Amino acid sequence: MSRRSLALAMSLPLVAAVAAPAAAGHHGEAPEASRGAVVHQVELHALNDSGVQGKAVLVQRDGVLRVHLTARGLEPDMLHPQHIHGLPGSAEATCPPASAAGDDGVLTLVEGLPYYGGVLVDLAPYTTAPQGHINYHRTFEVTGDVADLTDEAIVVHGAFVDGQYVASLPVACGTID
Ligand SMILES: [Cu+2]
Repeated sequence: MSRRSLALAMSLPLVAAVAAPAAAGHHGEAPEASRGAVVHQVELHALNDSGVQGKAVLVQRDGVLRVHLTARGLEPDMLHPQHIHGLPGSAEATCPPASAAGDDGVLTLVEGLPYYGGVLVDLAPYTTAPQGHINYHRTFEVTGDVADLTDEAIVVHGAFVDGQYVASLPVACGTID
């Protein structure tokens, strides 16, 4: 992908910079760690007729968020930005309907913003989806709006449009219950 499209993907409006990589967990605390955890199962469905399908499991406890995201059907060997998006406050983020794409039928990042909102958690580092697959594990420290994930959504990006790779293009989305 070009530097330019990467820069575009990186310039998504940040609603709140609340995520930071968490320190590795201490050994010997595994039984404790599962106590009181909130688990969210998220189904990721295709946007822009991408054919991308996936799921994410989010495990949250004491301000630590573990993310396991798997997806298939992505453009192989291209960078796929992925984020937890959300609307301000407790407004419910949703996945945009096809009608949000407008006349050209291409749902851009911006056209989806009224539905899923801005980036709340940057699920970096992004993968290049070898064979079109993502298998992503990461742990984050989260505070603020993201402490309650039930009004947020996960969005995965990146696909070709008319022969040009658009890293910001939404290709899969799932709401977090
Ligand atoms: Cu995003």
